[in-house]
Amino acid sequence: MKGTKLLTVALALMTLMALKAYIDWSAEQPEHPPPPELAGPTSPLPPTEPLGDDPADLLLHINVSLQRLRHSVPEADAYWNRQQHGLFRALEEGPANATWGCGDGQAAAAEIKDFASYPEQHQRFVLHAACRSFPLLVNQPHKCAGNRTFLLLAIKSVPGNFAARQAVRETWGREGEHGGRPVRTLFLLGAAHGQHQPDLQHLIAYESQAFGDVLVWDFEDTFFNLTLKDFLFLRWVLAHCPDARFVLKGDDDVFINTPRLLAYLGALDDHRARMLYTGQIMANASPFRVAKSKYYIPESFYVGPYPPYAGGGGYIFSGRLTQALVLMAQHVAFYPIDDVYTGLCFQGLGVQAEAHPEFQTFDIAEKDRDDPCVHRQLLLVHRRSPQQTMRLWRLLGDPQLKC
Ligand SMILES: *[C@@H]1O[C@H](CO)[C@@H](O)[C@H](O)[C@H]1NC(C)=O
Ligand SMILES: *[C@@H]1O[C@H](CO)[C@@H](O)[C@H](O)[C@H]1NC(C)=O
Ligand SMILES: *[C@@H]1O[C@H](CO)[C@@H](O)[C@H](O)[C@H]1NC(C)=O
Ligand SMILES: CC(=O)N[C@H]1CO[C@H](CO)[C@@H](O)[C@@H]1O
Repeated sequence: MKGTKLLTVALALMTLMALKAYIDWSAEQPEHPPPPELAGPTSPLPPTEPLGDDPADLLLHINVSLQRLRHSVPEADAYWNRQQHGLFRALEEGPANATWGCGDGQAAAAEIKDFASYPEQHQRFVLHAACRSFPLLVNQPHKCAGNRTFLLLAIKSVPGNFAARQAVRETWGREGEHGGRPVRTLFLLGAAHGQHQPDLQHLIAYESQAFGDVLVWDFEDTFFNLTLKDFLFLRWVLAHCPDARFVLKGDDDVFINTPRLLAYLGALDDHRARMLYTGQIMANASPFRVAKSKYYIPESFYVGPYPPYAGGGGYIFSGRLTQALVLMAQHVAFYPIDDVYTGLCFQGLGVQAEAHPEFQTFDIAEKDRDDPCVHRQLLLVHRRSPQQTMRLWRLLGDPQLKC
């Protein structure tokens, strides 16, 4: 037993060393040197801790990162807080301890005294939150073949949203080399069949053949499974698109001004391009306690503030942070609200959420919603119907457009 444990710790150390080597290596690969006149203002970012090659240093580094997170999670009696502090304590024994399996859902439920009063989706979350392995039913393993992906658009959709996906394909999500910058698009889906829904598997299989841009995992595609979807997607990026320069996670009902976005990303200086986590930032947020809210979190589940996080309607991060994110997620219990969870992981990594005023995930003034001139000055707005998206895109691309 002792020997096995030592071996696991050694393996974990080697993974961390590989990760560090990878980060250092990719840090030395500037791709598009930014034209100086376009470079945005550099915001102060915490300097990365100097890392030696000594494995003990590396262990300390992930430890330091998790200690930072540990201080921001209150030690309260709520279920998630207790579970997370258990994970922090487990880390003291070495990072290999965090393993996840589905087995103990009922035990988890038994730890919550008012579990019976939880809404159904909260109950299901607690029962299944430790399940992190689900097979891919539809994959696109060659999505990122060829030139290095500059921007990977990863769009959260659900099987039935065919029209929304088609509008994205025909407009801002069109794949290709845009000004020498390869853009690739993926739609992230859960299972297209299930007990309480029509069987859409054949339609999705057809869609995948026709467009080659859907990923389907075998889990129920519900709101509270979005953290799971995000986690599985990050692992997919590591396996199939590890050199993507930027990743945008967004909803299928956002409108993105892709040319403006590419210009913005292309103009970032190298340091910011490597440490990016930006969108509309929620600072000082805390859980909703109204039981009817989509975002309701019972007090017996979580107590404390939320970390600063980018609204899940659409945000961007540097692809090279993916591996560190997956490693961090290994030590952070799933949280029902996916963008809050992502914020927690970035907080643990010490990567600051950077506010960008041109991300409008709560939409803009009513009078401006159909105005292409307003959209020309924005990067992302939520939410637009497929028809609005088609119309806005056509107007934006019209050379006759006068603003
Ligand atoms: C991580 O930090 C905690 C608290 O400072 C400490 O007790 C523990 O030994 C550290 N673990 C490792 C592996 O360094
Ligand atoms: C790769 O990039 C080059 C230069 O931009 C371009 O000419 C070529 O068509 C691209 N290849 C593919 C497969 O997109
Ligand atoms: C997430 O998906 C799993 C697997 O399909 C399912 O058992 C679970 O109930 C889902 N969780 C929620 C909260 O919907
Ligand atoms: C998070 C985790 O898996 N923690 C475990 C670490 O190992 C101890 C002892 O084997 C368990 O009791 C913890 O549950």
